[in-house]
Amino acid sequence: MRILAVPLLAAALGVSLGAGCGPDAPGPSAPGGAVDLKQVMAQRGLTDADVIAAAKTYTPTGKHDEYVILASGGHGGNLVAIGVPSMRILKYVAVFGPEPWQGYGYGGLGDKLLYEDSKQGGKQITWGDVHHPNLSETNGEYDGEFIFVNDKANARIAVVDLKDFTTKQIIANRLVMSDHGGAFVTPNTEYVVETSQYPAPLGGAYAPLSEYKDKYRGAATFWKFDRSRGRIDEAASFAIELPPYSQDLADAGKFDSDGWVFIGSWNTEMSAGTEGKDKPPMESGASQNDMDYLHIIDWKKAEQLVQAGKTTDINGMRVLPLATAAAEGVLTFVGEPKSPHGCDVTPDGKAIVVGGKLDTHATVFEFAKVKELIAKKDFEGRDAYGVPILNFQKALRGQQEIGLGPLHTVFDEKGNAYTSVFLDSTVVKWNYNQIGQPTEALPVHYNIGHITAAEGDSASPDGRYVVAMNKMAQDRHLGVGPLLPQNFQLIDITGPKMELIYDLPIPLGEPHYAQMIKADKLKTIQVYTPAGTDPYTDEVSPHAVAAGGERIERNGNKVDVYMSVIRSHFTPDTIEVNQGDLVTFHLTNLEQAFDQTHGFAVDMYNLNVSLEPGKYERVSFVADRPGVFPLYCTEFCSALHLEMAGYLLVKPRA
Ligand code: K7E
Ligand code: CUA
Repeated sequence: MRILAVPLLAAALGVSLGAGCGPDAPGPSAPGGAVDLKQVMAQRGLTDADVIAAAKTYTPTGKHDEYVILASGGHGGNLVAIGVPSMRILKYVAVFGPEPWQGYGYGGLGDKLLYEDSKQGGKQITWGDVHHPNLSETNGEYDGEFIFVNDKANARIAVVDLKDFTTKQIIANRLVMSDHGGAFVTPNTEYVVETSQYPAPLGGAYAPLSEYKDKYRGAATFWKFDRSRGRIDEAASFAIELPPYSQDLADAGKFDSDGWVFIGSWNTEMSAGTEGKDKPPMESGASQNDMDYLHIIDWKKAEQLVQAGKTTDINGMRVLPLATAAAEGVLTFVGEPKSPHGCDVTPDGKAIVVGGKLDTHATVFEFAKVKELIAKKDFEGRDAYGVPILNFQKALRGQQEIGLGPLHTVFDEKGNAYTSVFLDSTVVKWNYNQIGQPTEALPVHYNIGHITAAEGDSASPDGRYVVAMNKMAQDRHLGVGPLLPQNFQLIDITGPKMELIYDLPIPLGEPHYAQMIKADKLKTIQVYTPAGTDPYTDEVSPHAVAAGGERIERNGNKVDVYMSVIRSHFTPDTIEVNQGDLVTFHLTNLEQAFDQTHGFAVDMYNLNVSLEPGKYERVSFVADRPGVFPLYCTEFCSALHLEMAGYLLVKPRA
């Protein structure tokens, strides 16, 4: 029922049509007159279908969305929270790069994560390439507590706490030089899985490309998540050494396939590009074989072998050697066709769907068959590293004809799969229990990469909505120069046919993946309680102050300023130090009122933190530049916000 007669539509929308609104009636020229839907439609050139789409997404002021998308910000290094169905952007969450509004990277507590914990090989890295945010799960369901993100460029994983939408931990992987198959979680978030992408000698060693087959490796790292602390426990984590096949997307099994992880790969040719010689470039070198290998990992068995001490130590990480993994049944392969991409376990855990960048099918493996073949050691052969290989046909449920370049697949509650098709620029709907049935293709704009569905990776997807995450926007939005935003398109999947209802330009890096969670599962806090809470320890900081406890302590050239912050003053507001002093501001926002955020900036010193109600922050710096530096509150917090200011006076050395 796409086209409604206007009066009927107006009635359906509860809008009264004014008199004299025939098809040729002129549009209203002055706003604020009687609402006349038909005139507005004529004036704006909207069809009935447009108005229905608008009504499906429009969310009046004060009304909240039903779902929240948490999307990767790509090489923006952050995370984007978006309400659905309105597609309003709620927040950018700083993860791998500095972000001034959140006071992340400008002298505050978050600097430790950003500038110290996330160093790789001693190098400070202040950007990341976020690909696959994954929500924490309990029994295969999103629980709304945490989200994990990977940094493809620098092999790091971050933990974002969804109670305050703040990055709480960054872990640098000391084994691999890039990652891609991350961050995927097992059904009870026992582990956060991170697999490497471009092979390199493990641990950051040097080896020439001529030693690629012998020395270059991939790895799957299983980061142990300690839910009670809300942090990854590095010491309890382990990795599995993998052949140098450019591991790709991954997913964890659930139900029948719980205890298993599946990882795609795309370079069994082991192409390292031209190698500066006359070898083919990687794009063709890595596209010679008809099949690459889906990696099938029994992580519970791997866990036992790790506990039995069958590991070697590389940079402090316990690594299960490839030969052991191959011999002990931890690692098994099955062929996957034509430059595989995407690796998605169905909600019932019974099948694994993979795409192929140069294929026209979605390939569906039957986990029961995979498991039986492995149990019977029914192998077709072994690869050069001794890893057993299953027969493709024997492991297959079937192959669904999809279109050119199927990538990623998400699911609804009715057994439908929705596959993103890059080359065709479509979303294709099909049924993973009825392979071979007719499909439905919806054009999207353009070159869709990932796709996300409401609760779509959980054990019980909601249906309702799918979002196409398109790599290219081209003509969809106003021009902003040659660098265009990406284009997210919201699709209503409740009806018999998919319906495109909203376009959202995403103006930052290239978002790869996203997950969509029911909004009421997110239990965010409004204030940090009690006042003085350090968001990184969830405890009141020993350096927080209550009203009356403010003071300045001097110890040689160390100056500690214990400052309270409340509408509309800093106490103390005048701080006099000597050039060269090591100054620490301990800032306590004493407010417990919702949305009473202050900021604290010291001019000319590159210092800026955010002080949400009840938060403790700490800013340390060397007062190396003499002079007079205003300090002020950066959030318009009250009528006398401009007056919320003071001075840092740095006396020159005699
Ligand atoms: Cu962009 Cu998941 Cu990194 Cu496919 S990957 S699109
Ligand atoms: Cu506090 Cu403005």
